[in-house]
Order: sequence, then structure tokens, then C-alpha cells
Amino acid sequence: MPPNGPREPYAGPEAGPEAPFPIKLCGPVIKGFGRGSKELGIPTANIPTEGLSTEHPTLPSGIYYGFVGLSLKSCPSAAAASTPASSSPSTTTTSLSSTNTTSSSSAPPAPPLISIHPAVLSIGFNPFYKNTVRSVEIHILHEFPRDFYGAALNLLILGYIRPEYDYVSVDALVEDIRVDCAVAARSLERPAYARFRTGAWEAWLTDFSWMEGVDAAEVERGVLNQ
Ligand code: ADP
Ligand code: RBF
Ligand code: MG
Repeated sequence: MPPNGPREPYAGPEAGPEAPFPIKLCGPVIKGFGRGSKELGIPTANIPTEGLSTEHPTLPSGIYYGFVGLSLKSCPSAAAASTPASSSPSTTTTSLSSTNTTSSSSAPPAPPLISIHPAVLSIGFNPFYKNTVRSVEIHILHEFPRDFYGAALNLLILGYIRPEYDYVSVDALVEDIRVDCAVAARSLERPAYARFRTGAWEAWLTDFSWMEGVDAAEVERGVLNQ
């Protein structure tokens, strides 16, 4: 069970990430446990645990924060809703490949094909649900107009928030996740963290060349989630 009392507003040192951070992970967005996290307002994009197991086998389970680079190019539903690059400036997110349409219709603007967002994530066995396999599930701090299964995701983990806990109810779990979101957003706004979405790190966050070696059919079947 979680400890009683108020939560700390920030996580990680003010001066910036300390070892073992930053940690890089990447993978296609795959189907998760299908528990309806979306209905609770906290959808989590799951990625395969392979990179974690091979490159960071000793990273403790827990709740972390960082930045996500997302490419909708390999995501049939999302990419189809976007039109080829136009001259319109992008919305609030980083857009290397702007896809806003010039249409005057009232339809919501298509999301940029490539974007960077703050994120909060859970690595582990979800003790509340007693999972038997480890998962990496990422709640991106941004509202998306539709699902993006199959999208390519780069994750830069910059800090640790807390261990995973069991809870007395799903409401108590969701309440703590809401606090995690606020802690992550606040922590990432600090200059020593915000700089990780720029320069060479931005280049890494928006490099999806690894996706060329990924078999789309395997992503669809979910066989990468082992
Ligand atoms: P699953 O059990 O398949 O992971 P979820 O209920 O956790 O299902 O929903 C996750 C899916 O929701 C993601 O794979 C993604 O396509 C979509 N999604 C929409 N908005 C977000 C968001 N802000 N963060 C993460 N995923 C999101
Ligand atoms: N699951 C747990 O069992 N215990 C946790 O402490 C926990 N913390 C989470 C924190 C965040 C930021 C996120 C995104 C997920 C967390 N989860 C945790 C996973 C959660 O149970 C899962 O996303 C469910 O599917 C939500 O309904
Ligand atoms: Mg999920």
C-alpha cells in the first residue's frame, strides 16, 4: 500500500538527471492488457519490454517520467487521417513534419506526424492487478484525437518518481496516477530537464530509423510483447 500523507511536488534532482538516467528505449506501440485504462482517462501506450530486459535488466520496477518522440507514419489509422506536409504552422507540439490541413472545415486539425511530449510511465508488474509479466506502459501528457497502435515510439527516461504499489481500490490507484502526471509535468518543466527535448536529444527522440527493421505483422499480432 502507498504511504499516507502528501506527495512531493517534484521528483529527481533540480540540477538534472543523475545516473542511470537518461535511459533510452524504443518500440512500436502494441496492445496492452485491455483493461480499459482509457475509460479511466489514463490510456497507456505499451511498448515491448525487450530493450529494457537486454540493456537495463537491473532497472527497478516503478513509476518514471521523461519525454516521448512519436511517429504516426507507421500507424495506419492515424497516418491516414493526416495529409502530406503543408505550409501551415504546427500546433503546440514539436512538428518536424507538419500535417495540418489548409481546409476551412470545422474538423479538428490532424496531429503532426512526428511530435515530442512529456510523459509518465509505469515499469513493472502492476501489483494492483498482479500481472505475471513485466510491462512498460506510457501515459503521454497530451490529448490525442484517436488511437495510434503501431506508431513508432522513442522514450527518454529522465527520472524516477516512486515504487509501484497495491491499492485498496481502482479509485485510489487512479488518484495516485493523477498526482504522478502532475509531478512528471512539473519536474520536466525545469530547465535542466526541458533541455532534453532539444538539440541532440531532440534528434534522437525523432529518429525512427529502427522501425525499418520491425515487422508490421508481428506488431499487429502482439508477438513482440513477450
Ligand atoms: P491497451 O491495454 O491496449 O494498452 P489502453 O486503454 O491502455 O489500451 O489505451 C492505450 C492506447 O490509447 C494507446 O496504445 C494509444 O493508441 C491510445 N492513446 C490515446 N491517447 C493516449 C495518451 N495520451 N497516452 C497513451 N496512449 C494514448
Ligand atoms: N499499477 C499498479 O498496480 N500500481 C501502481 O502503483 C501503478 N502506478 C502507475 C502509475 C502510472 C503513471 C501509470 C501510467 C500506470 C500505473 N500503474 C500502476 C498501472 C495501471 O495499473 C495500469 O495502467 C492500469 O491498466 C490502469 O487501469
Ligand atoms: Mg496500455
